Amino acid sequence: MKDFKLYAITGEEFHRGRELTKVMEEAILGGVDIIQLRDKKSSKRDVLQKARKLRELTNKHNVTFIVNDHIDVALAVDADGIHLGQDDLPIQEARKIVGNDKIIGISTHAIEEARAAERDGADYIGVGPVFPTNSKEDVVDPVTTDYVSQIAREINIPFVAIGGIKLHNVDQVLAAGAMRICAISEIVGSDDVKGTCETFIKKINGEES
Ligand code: 3NM
Repeated sequence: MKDFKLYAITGEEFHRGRELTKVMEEAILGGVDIIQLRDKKSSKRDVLQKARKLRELTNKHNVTFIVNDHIDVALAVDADGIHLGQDDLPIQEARKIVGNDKIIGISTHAIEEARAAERDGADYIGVGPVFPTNSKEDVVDPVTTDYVSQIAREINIPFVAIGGIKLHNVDQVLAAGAMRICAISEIVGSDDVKGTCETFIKKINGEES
C-alpha cells in the first residue's frame, strides 16, 4: 500500500454541525494522507452515500480511502480498502472477498493480535488505544507507549498509533517509535482542522517538538 503519515477517521459527533466532506477536505489540505469512514450508527444506505462523497473527495486529492466495517460498501464505491475490528470477519475471509489489490487494516490491542494480523496478511495494523479515549465505545485499557515501542521492534508491517492522541501528547508516541499517527477527536473536533493537521505533520516530520 501507499505509505502514509497522518490518518484521520471521521467522527461526526465531533464535527459540531460542520459538513462531513468539508471537515475531511480541511484535514486533507492540512496533510492527512489517508481517511477512514467510520460510522457505527447510520443505516447502510446512509453509510453508502457518505462513502460515495468521500470517495469523490479522496480521488480528487489522491488520498487513500478506507471504509470501516462495511466490506460491501467499500467494494460498491471502490474504496482503497477496509478496516476490520477483532470481532469482524477474519483477515483471510475478508481477503477472499476484496482480493489482493485492496488494503486490509485491522485494529489490534495486544502483541498476539498484532502478530496474528501480520501472519494473516494485513496491510497495516492499528495499535491502541495508546491513551484513554472517549471516541470508541468498547475500548480496552490503554496499551501505553512502551507497548508502541514493542510493536515498533517486533512487527514488520506498517502500524499506526491510535487512541487519545493529541497535539500535546503526540511527541511521546513518536518518541516511542510510531511513524504514523491516527486521530479522530483531535482532528475533526478542532476549530482549525487544517492547522491541527499541519502541526501533526510537522511533529511527525520532526520539524517541531
Ligand atoms: N480505535 P480519538 S481507539 C477508533 O484502540 C478507535 O483500536 C481505537 O479516537 C483502538 O483519536 C479509537 O478521538 C478512538 O481518541 C480514537
